[in-house]
Amino acid sequence: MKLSFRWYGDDDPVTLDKIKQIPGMVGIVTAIYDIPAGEAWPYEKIAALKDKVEAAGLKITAIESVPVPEAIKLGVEPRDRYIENYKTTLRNLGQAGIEVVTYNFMPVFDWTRSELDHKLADGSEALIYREDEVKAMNPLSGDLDLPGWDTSYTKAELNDLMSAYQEISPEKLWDNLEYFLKEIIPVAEEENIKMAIHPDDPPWSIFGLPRIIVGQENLRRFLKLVDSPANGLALCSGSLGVNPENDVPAIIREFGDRIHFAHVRNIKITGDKGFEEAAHLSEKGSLDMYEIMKAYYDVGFEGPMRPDHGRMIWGETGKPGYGLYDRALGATYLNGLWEAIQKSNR
Ligand code: DNO
Repeated sequence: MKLSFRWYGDDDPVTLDKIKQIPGMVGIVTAIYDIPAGEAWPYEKIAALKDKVEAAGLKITAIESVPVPEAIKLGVEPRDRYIENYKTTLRNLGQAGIEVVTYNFMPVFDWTRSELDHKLADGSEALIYREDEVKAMNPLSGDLDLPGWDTSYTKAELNDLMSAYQEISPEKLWDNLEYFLKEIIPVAEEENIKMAIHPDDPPWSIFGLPRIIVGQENLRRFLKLVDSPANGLALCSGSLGVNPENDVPAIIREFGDRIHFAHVRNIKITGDKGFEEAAHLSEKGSLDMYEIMKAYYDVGFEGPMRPDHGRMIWGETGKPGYGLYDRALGATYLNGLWEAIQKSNR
């Protein structure tokens, strides 16, 4: 595996030189943040980003994400123009030598939590999710501040978007996903890019919106939509793992070489559709991180792997889930597990 870290670009207080000091760190996972979803990424901007990362002694191991605009998910105009732009972006990324591209197919909202700074017993702060609290939230009231929230929507736009999705059943969303994949996967193949869909987080419907990338059976269906090695997964243990029916090590073993990117983090299930983001250490949450890492080892995983969200510890402030300290501890823990598994398999 290639140990990697997410970096949010020049505005990220967690700078490349800090990331470089984490033992064993080789990769950066990043994106171009100032181009609206749907528009093509110019080659020059990609090349400049790549140069910056390489000048810090690191390498871009995955792009996370090239966002899929809502018109593609809804299957409405200007879907085809956006798909052409997406293909241009993939061609430009391919030309720059990028090997893995992440995206998701969650309607309107990316990852969603009910609280971003919940105090845990040890004094650290974590992101948590409680279904009753999310149910009580009104996305249209405009006063929510969630990490996956696209604040660029006006209230009226959000209203229109939410009502457009009233027409979109889960089956319709599958159709729109298939349409998109059939267009872009051949381009990814030509460019030697592995596309990696991120599972829905949490893996169930929120605010009445359909969500389909939620568990083992649906992942199987997804991979068959276009049965190509270029059509793969960004397997996120923390997203899938909050549903106790999702056996993460079994999922890794089943999809093996179709997993192109690994997000490895722990969560603690606190009730039905309720969870806290825990420290990476197995005993702090509900997932067995050793079994997860062992499954990656056994399937011969060689792609980028990143510690995922961290708690806020030692007084750090910053982007919820994306501070330096706890993610660095997570990286070190993953390294430790990996070394032990490697050595015990000699
Ligand atoms: C959250 C992330 C997601 C992910 C996107 C991929 O921390 O894992 O926001 O980047 O869903 O498109």
